[in-house]
Amino acid sequence: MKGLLRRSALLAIAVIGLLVTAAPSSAHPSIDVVASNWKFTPATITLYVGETRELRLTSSGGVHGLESKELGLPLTVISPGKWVTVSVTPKKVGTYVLHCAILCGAGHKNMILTVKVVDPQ
Ligand SMILES: [Cu+2]
Repeated sequence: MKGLLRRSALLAIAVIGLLVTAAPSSAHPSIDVVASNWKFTPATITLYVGETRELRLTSSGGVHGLESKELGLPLTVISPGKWVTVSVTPKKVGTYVLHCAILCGAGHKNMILTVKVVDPQ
């Protein structure tokens, strides 16, 4: 009985510890996307309907851009070595194909970020 109580107490402490450490990161972490010649990394990101997310964008080479009227994403210039943050709150489920918004050279037309918008569970 004593052992069981002690185990329960330890378990409770472990659970509380998990809750405390999980709390700050479980809210909506930002998503980092790195542009380069000529791709976005990652090439696909997933967002949830009605959930605001911050996209942190930077470039490791070349000036690029993102824009999506459907996602409410304003034209955002992505410059090498700088981080720019934009908030996006998708309103509709779907797969959005975002082309690089700034003419950036030979591979420009193949430079695509796919945004999958899904229902939150
Ligand atoms: Cu580009």
